[in-house]
Amino acid sequence: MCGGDTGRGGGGACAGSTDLVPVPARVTGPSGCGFVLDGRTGIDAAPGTEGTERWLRSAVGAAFGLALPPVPAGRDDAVALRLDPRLGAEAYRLDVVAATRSVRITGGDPAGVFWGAQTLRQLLGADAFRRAPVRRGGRTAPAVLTDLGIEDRPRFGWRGLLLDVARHFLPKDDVLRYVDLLAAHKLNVLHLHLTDDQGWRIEIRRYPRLTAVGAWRSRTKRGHRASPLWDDTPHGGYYTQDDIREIVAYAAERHVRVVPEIDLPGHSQAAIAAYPELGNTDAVDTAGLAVWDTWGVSPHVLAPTAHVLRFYEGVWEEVLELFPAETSPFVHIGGDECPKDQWRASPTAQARIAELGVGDEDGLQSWFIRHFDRWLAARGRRLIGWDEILQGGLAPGAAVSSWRGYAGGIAAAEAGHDVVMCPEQHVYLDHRQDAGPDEPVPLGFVRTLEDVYRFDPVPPGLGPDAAARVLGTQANLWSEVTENRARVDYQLFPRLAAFAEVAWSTRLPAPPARDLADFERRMTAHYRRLEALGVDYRRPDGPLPWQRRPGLVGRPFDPRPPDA
Ligand code: TNX
Repeated sequence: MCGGDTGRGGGGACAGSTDLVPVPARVTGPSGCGFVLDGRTGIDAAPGTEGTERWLRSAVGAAFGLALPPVPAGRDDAVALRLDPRLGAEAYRLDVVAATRSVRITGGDPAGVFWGAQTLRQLLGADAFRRAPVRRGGRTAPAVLTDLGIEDRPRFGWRGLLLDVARHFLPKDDVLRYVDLLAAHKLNVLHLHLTDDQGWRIEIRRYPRLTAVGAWRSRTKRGHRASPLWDDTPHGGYYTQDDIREIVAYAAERHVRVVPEIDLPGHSQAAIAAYPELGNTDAVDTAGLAVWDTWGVSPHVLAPTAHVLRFYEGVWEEVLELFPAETSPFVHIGGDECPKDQWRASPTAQARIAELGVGDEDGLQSWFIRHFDRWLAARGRRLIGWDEILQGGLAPGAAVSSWRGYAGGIAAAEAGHDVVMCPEQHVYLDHRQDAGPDEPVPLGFVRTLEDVYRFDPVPPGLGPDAAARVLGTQANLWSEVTENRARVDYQLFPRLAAFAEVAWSTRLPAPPARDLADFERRMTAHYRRLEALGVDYRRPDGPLPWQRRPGLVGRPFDPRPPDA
């Protein structure tokens, strides 16, 4: 992208690179190499920028062993943090000024200041991503390019990642680490899939069995469901309410919003195992039901009864208290893959269809979602659900996560609903990233780093009004075959870096014209950052020996073209 002294980092050398990911909107300069963060450098933080001041000290200060003390306004040798609402939401301007040995970051809002600080960390070289200084002779912090100006702002306001902590639980510390990794890539939404057939992961005080029973399973299918292998180690875990408060606060400090998902009325076997009366007891015997130990879509769905509605209102009352409206305006109600067989067989469900006059089982699903749309709206929240919530008519205020391709999102946007584009054909990061035989537990579509880089959240042909309804985009990582952090890292990276650029950068042209070579060149610097962060990313030439899973059956298929 831009020239300048590109001497390599390390020791006192110049970090000297504007190889930033995601690529900023505009870079001017630099004129040379020379600005150094050192013992003289302080932080001059204007009111409203204190969060970024704290973060700079704890992240960048720790990396270089520098105190970065508060200093008065106008002093040289400072990182100055400022607000200027004229720049707009999440936008920032960053200037490195050689004459005063200073950096000035001006954000359109506190989030913008924070994204600017993330850019500064990238400018400081890979060692800025470590937790303690690496002394290689000389000073710890390398010099960076000077008389450099960066102007930047996001393309979309919703730049998300879904972590499925239901199929395989992720310990709290791992979740906090992924919040940091999102922030490092200027991603700002963490969608936590907290409940599913295979586990319930959030403490609900009034229903203790949801976690006492629903948070663990006795064994787990290894590989795809066609695999004959089992892991007989019991699996489980859940977040206490204080764990959740901690995650939400940690994310908020980093301008990441957390979207909790409580999936209903399908994907509910763990809840029914905990409280059998939530199931269709007149059609099936739910008394001996256990949390599911294999993969797929369970037939056990919630019964369409007043009791179930009250029960889930009780769940949501606690969830809303844990995820405050300021940081979680949207909450996710699932609504995906709800098999209708039990409702067809249940006299209670059939009577409900007749009584409500909703016609059929799709109407019943729609009734469920509409109930919670109204209930959440009355409490100042917006409902978002998977695109199946379009079946039987979409509730008036609902937003849609479009996962089965673009079609659901297009239909919803054209009907005036907000949409988050996350089509499985493009951004399901549980799917394999290479067609080769060494990919661990290969699933579904082959979506390489390049494929993700060429994804466009706004499909061609969408009119301007409908396009304005696209709030943004989200990558989803379902965890059937990612049993721990190392496996999650492998599936996420480096593709999440490409995704972040797609979601953030206003500078990318339409997909065919995207400059993959430039992205790959910048990724050379970015791989060093990921290594300093300890990310188990997939190397460009394939998995390292311990990243393979020989003998585990996957489910490679590619039935639909990418734009289906
Ligand atoms: C579909 S995306 C699902 C998930 C699976 C995923 C596997 C969605 C709303 N439902 O339950 O884990 O495919 O890729």
